[in-house]
Amino acid sequence: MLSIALAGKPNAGKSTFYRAATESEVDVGNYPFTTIDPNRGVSHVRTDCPCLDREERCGNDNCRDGKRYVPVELLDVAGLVPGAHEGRGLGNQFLDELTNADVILNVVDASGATNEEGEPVERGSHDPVEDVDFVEEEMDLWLASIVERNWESVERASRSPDFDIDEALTDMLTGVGATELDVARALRDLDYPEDPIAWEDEHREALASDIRRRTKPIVVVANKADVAPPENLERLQEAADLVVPATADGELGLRRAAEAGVVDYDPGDADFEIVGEVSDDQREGLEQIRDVMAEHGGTGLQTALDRAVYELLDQITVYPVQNESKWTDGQGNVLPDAHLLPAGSTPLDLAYDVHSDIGDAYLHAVDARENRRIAEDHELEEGDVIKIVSSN
Ligand SMILES: Nc1nc2c(ncn2[C@@H]2O[C@H](COP(=O)(O)OP(=O)(O)OP(=O)(O)O)[C@@H](O)[C@H]2O)c(=O)[nH]1
Ligand SMILES: [Mg+2]
Repeated sequence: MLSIALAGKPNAGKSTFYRAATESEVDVGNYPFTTIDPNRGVSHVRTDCPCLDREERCGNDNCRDGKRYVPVELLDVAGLVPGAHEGRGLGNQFLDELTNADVILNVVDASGATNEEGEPVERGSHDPVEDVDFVEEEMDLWLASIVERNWESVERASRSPDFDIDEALTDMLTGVGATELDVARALRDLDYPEDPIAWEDEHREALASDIRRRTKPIVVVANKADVAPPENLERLQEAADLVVPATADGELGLRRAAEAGVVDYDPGDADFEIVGEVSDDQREGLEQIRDVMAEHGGTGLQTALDRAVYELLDQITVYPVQNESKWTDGQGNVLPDAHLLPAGSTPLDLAYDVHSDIGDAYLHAVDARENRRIAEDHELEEGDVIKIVSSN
C-alpha cells in the first residue's frame, strides 16, 4: 500500500488531520508534542469509480454513489522542530519513521498562531512560510546524515576493482525508497569527485537533497485556513509548488456529523447538506465550516491526499476483474478491487501487483471496457478495468 506521512512542526494539526482522515481516535491538543509515538492507519484517495459508466453503481464498500475511495496508509508522527536532525525536540527517531513514506504532507499552521516550536502565540505573529522551508531542510539534513554515516562502506567498496558508484549508492539508499533510476538521475545532475574518498560534506548534502526530492516529495497543507489571515494563505501558495489550504478541524466536524446522520457529506465533497436535527450552536459551527469550504472548494483534506497520490506520485487506479463483461470477481462482486500503480504501468505490472503467482503465470490481458485483448506492454490508464488471463 502507498504510504503517506503527515509531518510538520508541533501543534499544526497533524493528528487532527489523521483523526479525520482515518476516522480513528488519537490525541489532539493545543500544545507541542501531543503525539509522541507514531499513529499508523488507513485513509483513502478519491477517484471516479468506473461503475459511473454502467447503468448501476457497483455497491462496493469503498464506493459511494460512484465516488471511489482507494486505501492508502497514513502515518502521523511527532512534531518536527528546527534542529531535529541533530536530536532537538524529540530528535531524529521520528525522522526515521518517515523512511518508508512515499510522499509527505507538511502540515503548516497557516494562522500563524504557533511559533516554530509549536507553542501558542498571538495569531498572525509567526510567519508560516518559515515552516515550509525548515521541514524540507530538516529532511535534507537527516538524509545527509544517513549518507554520511554510511559513507565509509562506499569508500571501502571503492577499493574493489569492479566498484560501481551507482550500485554502491543504490545499495545505501534503497532503505529510504530510492531506486537505481533515482540514483542514476541524481548523479547525472550533480558534480562530484570520481573517488568517493575525495567527497566532501557538500557533495553528500547535495546528493541527499536531490534524493530527498525524488523519494519524499512534499505537499504543503496550509491548515487552520478557517482562522488564517488571507495574506498568509496567499504567501504560502507562492512558497511551494503544491499548497492545499485546509481545515482539518472542519473535516473532523463534518465526519462526526455525517456519522451521527446529521449531515450528508462524503469526504472530498465541496459542500454538505444538513439532514438531521441540529442545535443552534451546531448549525452555526457547520455554517462556519461551509464558509471555509466555499472559499477553497472543500475542507482540503481529500484534495491534499489526492494531489499527493495522483499528481506528485503520478499514480493511476486500475481495477482487475475476472469476468470482463460483468466486471466481477469469482464471487460476483462488481469492481471488487482498486489498485494504485505508477503511470506507465502495463497489464503485466498489474498482474504482479495482484499476486506474484498471477504475474508469473501471465498469459494475456483484456480491456473490459472495450472487450479486446491488449498487448503486454500496453500502458494502462486511470479507470481501466482489466481481466488478467493466467495459466493458473
Ligand atoms: N482553528 C483550527 N484549529 C485546528 C485545526 N486543525 C487542528 N487544530 C487545532 O490545533 C491544535 C493542535 O492539533 P493537533 O492535531 O494535536 O496537532 P499536531 O500537529 O498533531 O501536534 P503534535 O502532536 O503536538 O505535533 C488542536 O488544538 C487542534 O484542535 C483547524 O483546521 N482549524
Ligand atoms: Mg499530533
